Amino acid sequence: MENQFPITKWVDENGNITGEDYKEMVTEELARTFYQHMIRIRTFDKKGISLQRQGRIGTYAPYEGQEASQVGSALALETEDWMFPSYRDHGAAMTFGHSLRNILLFWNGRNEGCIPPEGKNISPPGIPIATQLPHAVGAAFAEKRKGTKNAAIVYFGDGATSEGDFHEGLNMASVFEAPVVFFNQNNRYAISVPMEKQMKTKTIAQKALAYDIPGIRIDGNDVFAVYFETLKAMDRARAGEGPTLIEAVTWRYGAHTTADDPTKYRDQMESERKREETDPVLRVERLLKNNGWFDEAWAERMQKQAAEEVDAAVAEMESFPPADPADIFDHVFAEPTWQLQQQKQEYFQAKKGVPVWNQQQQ
Ligand SMILES: Cc1ncc(C[n+]2csc(CCOP(=O)(O)OP(=O)(O)O)c2C)c(N)n1
Ligand SMILES: [Mg+2]
Repeated sequence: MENQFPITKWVDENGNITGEDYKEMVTEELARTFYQHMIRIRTFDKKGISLQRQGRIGTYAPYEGQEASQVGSALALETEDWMFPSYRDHGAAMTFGHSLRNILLFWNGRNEGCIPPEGKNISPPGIPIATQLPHAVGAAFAEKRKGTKNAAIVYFGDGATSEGDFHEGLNMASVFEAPVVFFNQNNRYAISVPMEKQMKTKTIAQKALAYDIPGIRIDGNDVFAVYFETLKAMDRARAGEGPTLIEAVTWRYGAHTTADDPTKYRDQMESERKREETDPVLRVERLLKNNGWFDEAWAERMQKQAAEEVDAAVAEMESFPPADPADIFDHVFAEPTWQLQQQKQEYFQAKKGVPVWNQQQQ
């Protein structure tokens, strides 16, 4: 089955274009654009970890290693498309136009973090695994019913494909030919559980067969493959040809989140090797250098600009007051349910030192 789903690669690890057909499309301009975006989101990611370590944000889910998947796919969208990210996809969200300040506010527990900039259809990150898939299908189907050419993209991991919502999402999209692209980042782990322990299949792409939709497998560290293959899938969606499942094979270098220690379940030397051998940013740098397109001063300017932008967003985030725990209860539904009201009351009484089990007597 693996042979039926070969990995598409446009630019290899050494920065060489893999086929004659691709030569015209792999331009200096695109390479520079991708490089700039990947540097930008990597800079943000490093800052996210550092802020968490300093106690300046609550927790953080890093995506370092997955930049090509996130940048390439996000740049394939049109302004009015829909994006449904998971907790690891803020690199894609900021590439699509989300505010860096609000992304940081999200990780600091503030409600503003869920609000996208005016005119951008970006849903709050899906934390319960795979719940965002049916949402994306619904949004896409609504666009189809309205007769627009807008499509949706939804991000999820390898682990998410073991959830019911994954199958419900794909089935619904297939039946209704919803204009949606299922963008899977297969980083081989669901926290500590490796792919081979939670599925028999060797690929994620082959799961598309069950829903009679196209399933393709791409090198998720090759930003050109990601960009052009996502573009094709989005075009298919817009043309009324229905959904596509894309499996972008990639790797996260670091921990699942700042609450995780990956040395407990995998050899981190492998990550270090991948930094040298298959890194998505280095690959574009090598491509630029191989073609005489690399300019040291320009690259330094990109780095500096990214650092300044991220620092400014951090300062803005820190000008907000700390998160209010009441937000957790107040923003679930438009009208709170009695269970939520009760939980909220219990929480604040417990905070005052009144044990929850004594509250009936209060
Ligand atoms: C429904 C549900 N079950 C369990 C969890 C806890 N959890 C958070 S992330 C995660 C692993 C997800 O792995 P994957 O889909 O591969 O995405 P990745 O984190 O690798 O990007 C789990 C089990 C959750 N958030 N939601
Ligand atoms: Mg995973």
